[in-house]
Amino acid sequence: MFEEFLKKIENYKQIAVFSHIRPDGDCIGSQIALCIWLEKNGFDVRSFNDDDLPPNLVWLPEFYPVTKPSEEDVTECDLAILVDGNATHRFGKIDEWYRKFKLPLMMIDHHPDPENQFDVMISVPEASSTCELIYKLYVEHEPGQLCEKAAKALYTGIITDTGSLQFDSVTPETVEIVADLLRIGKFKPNEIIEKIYSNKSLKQYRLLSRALSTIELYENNQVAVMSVTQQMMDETGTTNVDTEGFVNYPLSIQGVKAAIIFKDLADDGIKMSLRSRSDVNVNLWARELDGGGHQKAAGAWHPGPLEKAIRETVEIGRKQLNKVEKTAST
Ligand SMILES: [Mn+2]
Repeated sequence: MFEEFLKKIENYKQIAVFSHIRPDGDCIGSQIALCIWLEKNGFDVRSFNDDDLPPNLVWLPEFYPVTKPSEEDVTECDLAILVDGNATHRFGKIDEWYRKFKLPLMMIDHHPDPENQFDVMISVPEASSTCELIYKLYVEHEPGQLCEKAAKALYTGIITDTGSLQFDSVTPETVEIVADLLRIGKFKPNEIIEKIYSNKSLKQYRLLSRALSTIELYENNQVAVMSVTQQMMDETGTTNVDTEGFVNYPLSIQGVKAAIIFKDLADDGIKMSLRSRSDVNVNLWARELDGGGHQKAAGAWHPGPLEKAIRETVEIGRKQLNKVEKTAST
C-alpha cells in the first residue's frame, strides 16, 4: 500500500504534516504517529494545525507537538503531508500556501472521493480510520519502530473514528490492530478512554438537556432531528465544541435510521452533522447540501434560518429513505 509513498518520500528532507481543521482524534492521532515515524526515519518534521485542539485531546501533543503554522514555517519545508482529509481546503491556510510556494503534497486518508491535487495519494475509503492506515505504514516498513507513544496515538484515532469499535467500518483486522496497539503501547483501554470520554463539564450536560428536549421525529419516525442554538450555548456558557457526541442520542432512538443535529451558530449559519445507523447514505445526503463525509457520518452547512434548514434537509432525506426501501424490496 505504501510502496510509492516510501520510495518518493526519500526525495524530501523537511516535512510538514498537517491535520484537518476542527481536529478530531483520528486526524491528531494519525498526525502524531506519522510524525514519530518520520522522525525515526531521519526526516526533519514539523506538525501543524490551524485550530485549537478540543479539550479531550489536549494530552495527545505531549507525544509530539502540534503547533499553528506560519507562512515562514511552510517555506522552510519541501513537502507537506495531509492526513485524514482528501482536499486541501479542509486543512486551513496550507490550501493557499501550497499553491503559492508550489509545495509538493502527499495525502493519507480514508474519506471517499479525493480531490485530484496530490502528488502521492493513499486513499482507502473502506479503512476504519486514518490511524489504521498509519499502523499499516509502520507494519509495511519496519514494525519494530512502532513505539508506545505512537501506539497510544493510533489507538485514540481508531477508537474515536469507530464510535469505540461499534461502526460498520470495523473489521476483524481493525480489532486485531487494536489488540496489537494495546500490546505495544502497554496501556489499559481505560487510560485513554477516560481521557477521551470522561471529561464532560456540568454546563455541557445543561446544554445536552436543552438539546434533548428539541428532538423531533420525521418520516415515520425514521429520521431524528436535534437542534442547538447560539442562545442555548450562550445561556449555558458553552460553545460548538461542547456539542460533540450529542447526535448519538437521537440516533439511538428505536427505529431511527438517521439522525441530524442542527447547530444554529447565528452569523456563521447552520452546521449540520448527519449520522446513519442503517443503509441510509448520509454522505450522499450531505453532498446535496454541498457537504460530505462518510456513508454513516457526514456534515454540511445551511445558510438558515433553522426551520428552513430542517425542512429542506428532511426533504432530501426522504429521497434517501425511498431509495433504501426500493433496494430492500427488490
Ligand atoms: Mn478519520
